[in-house]
Amino acid sequence: MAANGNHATRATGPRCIALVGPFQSGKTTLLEAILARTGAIPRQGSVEAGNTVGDASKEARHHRMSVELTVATTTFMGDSYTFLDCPGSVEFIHDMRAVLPAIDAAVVVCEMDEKKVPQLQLILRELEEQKIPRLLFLNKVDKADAGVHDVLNLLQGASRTKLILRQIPTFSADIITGFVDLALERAFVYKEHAPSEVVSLDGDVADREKTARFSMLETLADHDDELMEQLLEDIQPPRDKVFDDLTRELREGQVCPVLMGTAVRANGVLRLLKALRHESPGIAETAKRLGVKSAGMDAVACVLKTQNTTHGGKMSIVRMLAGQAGDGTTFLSGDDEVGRVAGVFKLVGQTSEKRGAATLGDTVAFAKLDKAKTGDTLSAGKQAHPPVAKIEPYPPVLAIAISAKERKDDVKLGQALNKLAEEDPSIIIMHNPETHEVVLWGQGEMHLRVTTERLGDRYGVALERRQPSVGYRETIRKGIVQRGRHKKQSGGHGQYGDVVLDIKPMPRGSGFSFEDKITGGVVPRNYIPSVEEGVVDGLKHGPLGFPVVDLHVSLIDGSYHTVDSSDMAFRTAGRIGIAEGLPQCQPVLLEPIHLVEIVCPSEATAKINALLSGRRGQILGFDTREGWDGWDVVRAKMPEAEIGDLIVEVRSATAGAGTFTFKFDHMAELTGRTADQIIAARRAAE
Ligand SMILES: Nc1nc2c(ncn2[C@@H]2O[C@H](COP(=O)(O)OP(=O)(O)OP(=O)(O)O)[C@@H](O)[C@H]2O)c(=O)[nH]1
Ligand SMILES: [Mg+2]
Repeated sequence: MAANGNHATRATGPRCIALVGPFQSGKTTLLEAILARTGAIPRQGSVEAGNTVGDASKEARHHRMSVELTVATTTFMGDSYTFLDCPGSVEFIHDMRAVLPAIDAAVVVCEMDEKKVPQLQLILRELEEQKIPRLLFLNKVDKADAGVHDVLNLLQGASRTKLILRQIPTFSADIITGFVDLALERAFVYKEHAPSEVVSLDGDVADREKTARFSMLETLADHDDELMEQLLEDIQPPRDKVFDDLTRELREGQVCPVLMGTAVRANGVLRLLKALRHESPGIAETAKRLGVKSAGMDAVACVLKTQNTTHGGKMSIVRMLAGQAGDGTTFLSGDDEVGRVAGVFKLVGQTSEKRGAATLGDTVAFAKLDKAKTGDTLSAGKQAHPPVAKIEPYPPVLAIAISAKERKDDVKLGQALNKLAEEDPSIIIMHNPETHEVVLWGQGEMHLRVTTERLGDRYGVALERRQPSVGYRETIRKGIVQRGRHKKQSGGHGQYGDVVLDIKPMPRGSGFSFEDKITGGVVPRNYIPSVEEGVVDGLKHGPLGFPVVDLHVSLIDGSYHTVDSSDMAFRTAGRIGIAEGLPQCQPVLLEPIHLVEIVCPSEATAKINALLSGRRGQILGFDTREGWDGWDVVRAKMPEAEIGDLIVEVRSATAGAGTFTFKFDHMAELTGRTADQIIAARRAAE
């Protein structure tokens, strides 16, 4: 490619390129093809055979999908390239989002599949917002059954940036057998697992090429007046100028080129690599985009992902944004020292190879940075570099309660969970003090399943899994005055406490309050806190089996014994008063209601509405989603119990693209059959 081989603007230094795109579009297969094509591996494996460099973990092989990031460094035409194969499933999207800031460009692997357009839109949006240069690789053209222009229209719906077709397919009996590169103006035929062969560009293909090239140039001319004039005057722009424009407009995010191929056969891979080589920006532009200050700084690196290896050691996958770092370099993150590098490694999937110091632009793994976390900006030297990017995970949408099958594993479970949460910040671990449950929150069923599998596979903790408890409460609808009396005369020292409680319902949300209305010292002052403690104890477990809220209790009367009364006796009396009084106060179940906001592609809105109504949801309204063409937001109030596995159905109604957030709104009375079932289940559990 002599025409652009000596191109002045070609970026220098090691590149870092992410392979992203909708679920199952062929990213891991494309990585495999790239590694085979560049000689990093002797032959191309396949996802079906379970022998790819990516997805090498037990969990990924088992589920035949990417469940974590794979990093592989290779060399192409003398330059170092690190490819980051990101999972496509929305449940593992944090692994993708966390690497984006530090990459030079993204290859968005997609398919001609209408159902995957909303997911493609989500990913492109993320890239658009972070201003990451991106090109589309239309994969699986071996299965193509649509005209390319239809495809372009389909994909354009997902991109706010103008797509430009860089290549057009050529056919032989309705099967795509090659392509024409519109910038080079050269025709190729695919060869299986070998570079495509150049063929002459003539006949009907030449005509199609002219039309397609003109439309590519027209789009480029939107941002180049000189080119516009040349087109208007029918002057053929020089090839170098076309490449210049392609490069500049890609880097500035004005266009998004579309290339095509078949990853399983490594077709179109070489052209993709060449486009990356010549057109994608390098570390200089990336550091600039991130506002990295290299003046006076030693080394600056961004942690793409933290991993705890099976051998127990910690590896931090980083991109070097300034300076260089090697064995012995001590890093800071903010004001904290995160550790000292003990080994620099080049990664090709799960294979790591020790190497020398990492320099500007390199993507490597540092061993033993004990406190480094995914997303950290690390700096060597005295002065910490401000964080270059911090990608907050999406709020979790699904939870399970877990416990170690054997008590002896409790501590091990806790430590393992902390390690997993450190690797994957989209997991949240919560302890429910009321039920003593460990609740694991994540991004969906598969995410939670893989997380619990890792607990077993990697840390050897056998688990029990349950549905997490719903935060039911109960309250009373009627007041009562109740005596609570505790009297025991057993030989020597007896026990005596006697109280009269005035129990009254209170408005929703008021919680619990206690009032001392004793006059004349019928209950001595020093015992009153014990009475309150007894009452509080009694409220932990109401007549329906749940904590009691929204009531006011006054201590209005009582009696004591000079010898037998004690704190303990009054505490017991308080508890008895509550236990005997509440059942007469018309107890009623309260369930938590949340405000739920669902976002979904508009064509799914009707389905979502039906889904919410079917789950006792009260729909408050729906609207178009601001700034999102073709998307809606539905707002509803919904019982917590119904939100439990809501995400599973939302995803299935929206081809994986819909999601929701929720926050507690209020507690509502629940009566009738549903309430009876909940109360009966509670009794059975006890
Ligand atoms: N026909 C055809 N199938 C392909 C091609 N590329 C990948 N596949 C198949 O598509 C399926 C998914 O491939 P992967 O490479 O795992 O896709 P992925 O995008 O990495 O999937 P996730 O990471 O789980 O999102 C596999 O069955 C591949 O064999 C292709 O070019 N043509
Ligand atoms: Mg994959």
